[in-house]
Amino acid sequence: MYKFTEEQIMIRDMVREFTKNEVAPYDKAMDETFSFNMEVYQQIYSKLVETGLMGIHIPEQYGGGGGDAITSQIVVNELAKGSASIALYLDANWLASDMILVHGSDEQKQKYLPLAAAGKVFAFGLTEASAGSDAAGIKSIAAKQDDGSYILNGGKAWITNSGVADYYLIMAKTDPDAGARGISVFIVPKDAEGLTIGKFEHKMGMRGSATCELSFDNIRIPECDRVGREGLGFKVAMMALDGARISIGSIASGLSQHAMEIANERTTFGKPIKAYQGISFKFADMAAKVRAMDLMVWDTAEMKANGQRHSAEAAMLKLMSSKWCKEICDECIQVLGGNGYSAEFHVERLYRDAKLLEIGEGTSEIQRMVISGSVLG
Ligand code: COS
Repeated sequence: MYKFTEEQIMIRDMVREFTKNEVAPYDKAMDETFSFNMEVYQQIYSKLVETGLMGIHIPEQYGGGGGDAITSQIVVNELAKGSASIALYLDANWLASDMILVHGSDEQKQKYLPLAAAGKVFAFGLTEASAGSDAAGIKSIAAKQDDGSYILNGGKAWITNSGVADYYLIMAKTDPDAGARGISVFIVPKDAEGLTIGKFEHKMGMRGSATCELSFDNIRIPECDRVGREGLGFKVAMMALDGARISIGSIASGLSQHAMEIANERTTFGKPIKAYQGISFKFADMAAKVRAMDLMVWDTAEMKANGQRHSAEAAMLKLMSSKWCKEICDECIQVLGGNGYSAEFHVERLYRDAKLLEIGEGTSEIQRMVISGSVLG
C-alpha cells in the first residue's frame, strides 16, 4: 500500500474536515434544484479558493501548492465523500489546466498557471454531439489564417464546468483530412467573441457539476493560444484523459464510502443493521471493493507522478471502480430498504451520481478498448 507523507496526511485531514463542514451539507440542495445551482456553487467555490485547493496540483513556481498526482487524488477522494459533483468539478478543472502544465509553452505557463493556482476555472472541450467515444471524429474546425491565427467554428456538447469556467481548452481539427493527427488544442477565454454557452443541462445525477453545450462562431484565436504542436491535439487530449481517469477512480471510492456510511447508520428490530451477519457480509464485500479501488488509485497516481505511461492502468481503474461504485450504491439502497429508495436518505442520489462514472471521460466500453488494445497488443 502506498504510504502517504506527513504532508499528505495533513492535507487529507484538512480536506476531510472541509468536506464535512463546507461541502457535504449542500450536496442534497445541489441535486434538488435539478438544474445547476449557481448560488450554492459560488459559495463552495469561494471556500475552495480560500483553502488553496483549486491550485494544489500547480507547481509552487507558478503560485500553486506543488502537490503531486497522489496529493491531487487525496483531495478528490476526500471531496467525493461529501459530494461527487464537487469532486468531479475539480477533476475536470485539473484535466484542462494540466494540458497547459504538461504541453504548454513557457509563455502559456507563465500566463495561465498562476491564474489556475489563484482559482480561475478551466474546462476540457473534446466531446461533440456526434463525437463522444469517437474522439478523432470531431467536426469543429480551426482554420489557419495568413497571419498565423486561427478561426474556430463548430460546437461542443456535454462540457463539464461550462458556464462556470474562465478558460476552455478546445480540441478542433486543423487538418480535417488527417484523422487523429489533424487535431490541435486551443485556449478560448469565456468572453471570446463568437463563443456562446448554452443552458445548463438537466441531468440524471451529478447536478452540482455544470454541463452545457458550446458553440463557436468565427472565434479568432492567436497562434500563441494553441497548446502543443499543430496536429498533436489528439495525443495531448488522450494523455490528459489518462490522468483524469485516475480521478474517476478516486471519486468512485469516495462516493462508495459515503453511501456505506449512510447505510451503516440504519437500525432494525432495535439493533444496528451491521449486527445481522447477512448484512455485515454485504459490508465486507463492499469494503473489499473499496480497498481494491484505493490500491489502484494510489498505484496509478504514483505511475503518473513518476512520468510513466499509465493508459491501460487508468482504464482498468476506471472500468472496475465505476462498476463497483454503482454496485455498492445499489447494495446500500437494499440495506436501507424503503428508505434507500427515498430521496430523504441520500443514497438514491449517490446511485444516480455513480452512473455518470461509467460514462464520463470515456465509457466503460472505451476503457475495454484501451485495455484490450494494450494487453493483447
Ligand atoms: N497517450 C498517448 N498517445 C495516445 C494515447 C494515450 N493515452 N491514446 C492514443 N494515443 C496515440 C496513439 O499512439 C496514436 O498515435 P500515432 O498516430 O502516432 O500512431 C494516436 O494517438 C491515435 O491513436 P489510436 O489509433 O489508438 O486512436 P483511435 O482513433 O483508435 O481511438 C480511442 C482510440 C477509442 C481509445 C479514443 O478515441 C478514446 O479514448 N475515445 C474516448 C474519448 C473519451 O474519453 N471521450 C469522453 C469525452 S472527454 S470527457
